[in-house]
Amino acid sequence: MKQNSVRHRLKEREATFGTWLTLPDPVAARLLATSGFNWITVELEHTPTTFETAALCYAMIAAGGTVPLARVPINSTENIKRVLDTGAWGVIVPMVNSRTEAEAAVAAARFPPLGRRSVGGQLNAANFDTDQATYRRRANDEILVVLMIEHVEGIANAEAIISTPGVDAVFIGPNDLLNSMGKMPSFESEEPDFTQGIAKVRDLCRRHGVAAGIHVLTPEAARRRVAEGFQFIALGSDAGFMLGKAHEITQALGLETTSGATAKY
Ligand code: 3PY
Ligand code: MG
Repeated sequence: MKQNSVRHRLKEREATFGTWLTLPDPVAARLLATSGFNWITVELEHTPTTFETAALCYAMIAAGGTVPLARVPINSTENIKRVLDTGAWGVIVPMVNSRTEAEAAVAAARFPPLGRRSVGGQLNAANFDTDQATYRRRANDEILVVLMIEHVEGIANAEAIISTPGVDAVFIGPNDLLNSMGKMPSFESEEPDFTQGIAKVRDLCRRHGVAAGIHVLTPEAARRRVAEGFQFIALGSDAGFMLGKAHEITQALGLETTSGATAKY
């Protein structure tokens, strides 16, 4: 069975870098998997991507030698079960605000005795190049469980969430966190509640042996977050890279941008 290098590197306290696949396209997944990122997250929360398309993307990413992760639309047993059973090597669960929600996410992602994940599916074992029995035996050691703190409520309950057994990493969503503070969404802010909230999560993660993560837009921001102690760093997205470069070119040519889409993320 293949090993989940990202989970193992996080346990060794190393930093890992990934990006977001927002285009519902296995071809984009295969191409992005050649770019050198340690992991790629198939985004099901804010995109048209279906479970079926996502399954093709996990296969393409794994075939490209990169770790395929999935961000589910919402914290539910059904979502977590289906992305893992169709071949994701880990799950990113958005908007976890309490210990109860954290425990529910872990229970859905871990087989007994650590959780209540049910057995089934073929693509899960296939993507790890193994058989069902080996997958069932080893999955709890290879599947990466990442919970998102991205709301003031999650910041208030950070210790209860981070200390939940079975959690590998806690990932901050800066846009939703600012949104929950009544501020404009952004990847960076000097807002004291925001910077203190981020520092609180990072410090608690360190204390509880959990990797801290955050989404950024630039390599400079990624390096700064690593220097601060973050290990699970997401950089932009496929659509952001594409639009960013396209806008750079059209602007250099003096062309007018007609698209309403931003190059951000
Ligand atoms: C956010 O910034 O809210 C995110 O979810 C980033 O992934
Ligand atoms: Mg978010």
